Formats: sequence, C-alpha cells, structure tokens
Amino acid sequence: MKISKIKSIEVLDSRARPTLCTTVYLDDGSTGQAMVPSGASTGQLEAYELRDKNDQRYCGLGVQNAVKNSEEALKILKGVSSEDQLIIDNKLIELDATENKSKLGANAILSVSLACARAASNSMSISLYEYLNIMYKGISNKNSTMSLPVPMLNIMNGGCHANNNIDIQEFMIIPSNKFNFKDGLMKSVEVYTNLKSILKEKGLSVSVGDEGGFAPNLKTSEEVLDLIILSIERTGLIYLDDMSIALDCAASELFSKDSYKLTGENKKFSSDEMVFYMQALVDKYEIKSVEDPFDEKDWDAWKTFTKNNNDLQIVGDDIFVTQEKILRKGIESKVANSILVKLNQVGTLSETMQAISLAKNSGFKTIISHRSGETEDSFIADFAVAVDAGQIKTGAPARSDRTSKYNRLLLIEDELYP
Ligand code: 2PG
Ligand code: MG
Repeated sequence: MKISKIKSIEVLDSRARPTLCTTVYLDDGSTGQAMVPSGASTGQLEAYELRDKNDQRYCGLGVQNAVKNSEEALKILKGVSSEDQLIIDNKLIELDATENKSKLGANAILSVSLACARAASNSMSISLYEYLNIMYKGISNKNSTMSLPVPMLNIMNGGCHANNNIDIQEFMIIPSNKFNFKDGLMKSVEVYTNLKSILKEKGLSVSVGDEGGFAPNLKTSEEVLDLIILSIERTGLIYLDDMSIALDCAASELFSKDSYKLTGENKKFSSDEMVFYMQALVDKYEIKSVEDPFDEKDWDAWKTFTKNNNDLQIVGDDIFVTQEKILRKGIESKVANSILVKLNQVGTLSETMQAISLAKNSGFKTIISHRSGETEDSFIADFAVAVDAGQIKTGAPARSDRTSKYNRLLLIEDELYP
C-alpha cells in the first residue's frame, strides 16, 4: 500500500530527553508509528543522532530539526509502497547522502524506516514479527524461522548508566535455555527481587540506574558478582545450570590516553594488563558472555582475547556499531564471535537486517539490544523474534521502558505457542 503522509512530533525518552515519534500514513487509511531510542555509551562510528543544540529548548537536546527532516522525506517516499522496505531505506540513504546520516539525522531516518514497516504490517493485518520475518527472509535470502529470544537482564548498573563507582556498565543474568521465555523471565524476576532484599539487608541503596538495574555504591566488580550469585542461590537456582551471568564492560568509556582507568577499583591498566584482568574475572566467575571488554580501537586486545576464549561469547557493540562493513572486517580479523544489534547505530531497518544476515552466515551469534535511553516502543521484541536472533538484552525487568519489551515477548510467545 502506498505512503501518503508522514507526521512526526517530539516525545520524551526514559531519560527525559526528547526523541521522535513518527507516524506513516498509507492510502488505505492504515498507519504505523515508531519512536527511536538513544544511547549514552555510544560508539564513535555510530550513525549520527541529530540534536538541535538550541540551548533555549530542552537544554540543547531538542530534535525539532530531525522532526522536520523526517516529514520532508515524504517528497521522496510519497506513492512508494510501504512493503518495499529496501527501496524506502535506500531512498532515505540517498536523500541524506552522507557517510554517517548526519544531514537528516539517523534518528529522523530510523523513525521513518520503522514506522513504514509497522504501517505495512498493519495494512496487511499481520503481526509486526510476522511481517518482519517475511522481510528478513527476503533480505537474507534464507528460509529463516522465528523464535523467542533468551533474555539478558541487566540487574546491576554501573559505568555511565549510574551515579555510582562501579566501573563495568552492565551485570546481566541469563536464564538457561531449558526454560521457555515465560519461565525464564519469571526466574529472572525472582533473582531481581531477591537481589533487592539482599541489598536492603546490607544497607545498600536499591535505587536504580538508567536501565532499571540496581545501582548501589559498590567499588569492585567482584563485590557485585558475589551479590548476584548470592541472589541466584537464594532463589533456589543453581548458578550456571539455571542462571548465568553476562557483562557489558563498555570499555571504550574506561579508555583514555592508551590506558584503562577503573576508578571504582582504583586501578589503571595497559592494554595487555586489561586482557589479563578480563581473563581472570571471566575465569573466576565462569562468565558466559562479555560485551565490549576492550576499547573499540584496541583491536589487538580483542584478537588475543578472542583467540584465548573459544567457549566464551564475546560480543562486539561499540566496535561494530551494527555496520556490515565494520563487522566484515571484524570477522576477517577474528575479533569477537557475536554482535550486539542496535537499529539506531546504523539507522535503517534493512541495513540492520543485512548486518544480522552477515553475522549469521559467518557463525556469529546475534543479540538484539535496546539503548539506555528508551521509550515504550517495543519494536525490538518483534524484531528479535522475526530474525531468529536467539538473544535480546533489554534491561532489568523493571520500568515500563524495559518491561514493554518483555511484555510484548510474553504476548508473542502466547500467540506462537498458546
Ligand atoms: C550498551 C547500551 C545498551 P547505550 O552499551 O550496550 O545497554 O548502552 O545505549 O548507553 O549505548
Ligand atoms: Mg554495550
């Protein structure tokens, strides 16, 4: 069905920053709406997020120009079929005509790209995940199935997502894949709830960070990991058999002038020392998955660590920024073995699917991810199911910006496996 109108407004994300909400209208009266998220620990090569920089509004963070640009995209999209996602995305890329989508803004482009997909699924009266699965099959040229992802729940927040001294940004729990989605989520919620009680008993703060995980003032990663394992055991679960731990170190945030500064732990490491530190931490706690253990430019550390850890999931986020070209280089250089997938790092739906397809064809695992600044839009839940991603990370099981994704997955599971 043909696109007839695009309308956007500024709405708020979970950190009180403005973002776009775009509605695409079709000739048959169907509409599709999308809101875009926003990161804090961003990779340098991410697609450009356009902000107004007008200090008179929203402390300079307004997105009125991006709103205008998204609506102006109608001049190239009017009359185009909403089902032609590749054509839509390529037209947006052409109109922008910059390397990093800095003219229109990746936030403007993504809101249109996603709203078109929603409009198409509404017009066809099929679920978004079903529609996206059809699209993914076309883009990947494979008969991809659908599946519920295993969740990675960020229950302790540090780094630039919290106002505490914890150096590592995210401490996540992963329920065993022997559980279905609903039961895995329930077990994870029980661990989260027991962790809250343990923190209270110890007189530690139970206020939360940007992604809904607790953010007490602890100094070392080991203290955090001990508390998480204690809460897994108090839940009556067996560590590793029932529930594992994943980390997102967001190490680019720790790196400056050739060294890693762990302020909470009061340590300063060279690249080699950081490899050693990460290895010791991962071995001691039998960590299952580590994201961004090193700076996005410290490829030698990534290579050594990948070579030494065949059984560990090593996830590239800031290093790959969901861009096919960089991922290809990473695969060739044997850097990491998994990719974190964020739609707004690249800026269109079809480019994101192309990166996923390359990852899968190369034996890389894929994890669909939220951003630390989120909205109630649950697009990534449908997306993770549609591309058979296998895993999703979308924060703690708390705060509506995070639970909207988990709740949507519960609904999808109920639809697919009643
Ligand atoms: C990350 C993300 C999401 P941000 O580093 O993986 O958890 O954080 O959106 O701030 O980049
Ligand atoms: Mg990350």
